Amino acid sequence: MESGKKTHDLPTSVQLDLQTGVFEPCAMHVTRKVSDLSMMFYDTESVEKLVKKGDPVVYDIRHQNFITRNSDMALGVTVVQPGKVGDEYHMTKGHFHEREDRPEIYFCVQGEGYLLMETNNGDFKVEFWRPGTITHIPGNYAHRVVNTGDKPLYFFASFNVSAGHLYKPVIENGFSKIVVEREGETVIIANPRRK
Ligand code: PAN
Ligand code: ZN
Repeated sequence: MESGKKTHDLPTSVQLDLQTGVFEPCAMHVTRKVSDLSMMFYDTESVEKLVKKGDPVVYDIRHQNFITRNSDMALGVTVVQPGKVGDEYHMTKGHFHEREDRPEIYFCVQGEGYLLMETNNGDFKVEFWRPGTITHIPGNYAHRVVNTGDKPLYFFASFNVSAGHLYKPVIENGFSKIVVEREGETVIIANPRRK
């Protein structure tokens, strides 16, 4: 997720629109649609149907790096749209950091859902998220955000660019649990892809 080689040795600000989660100036904006997460949702038939029906947006990410001569802080704001693929709620891809000594702070600004976290030894943790929930994610936990509400969920992230993003283990195995709607209830169940 490299962006912006320019150094920021002097203090720098961006301005966040608290309603929408859009901030400016912003060096990098990426939109992820259902097709970009085709390896993530367990119900591959529903993925195919949705992609044919217009490939809806699942989330937008805006990143800004603040590279100085001796530091590499970054901020990211992610807006996850409400919706489901089959019965599985919209979510971020999720990733490990390449470096275990690079943790991250996530701050839920709007919406509600869950933050799923898991180590490569299978230690699984989940936090219920509502506006104002701030979570410290240790550097060895993969992290994924799930929007279970009927409005956009957006969160602020602060991390070091040198953390690196490792998607492969999540693409191959998923998280051990997924968040779905069953009989009108939101439930966290074992990931059927792992059986
Ligand atoms: C976040 C994420 C962002 C998008 O900034 O990169 O929410 O999620 P995925 O990267 O899993 O698609 C972060 O955790 N940075 O380290
Ligand atoms: Zn991260």
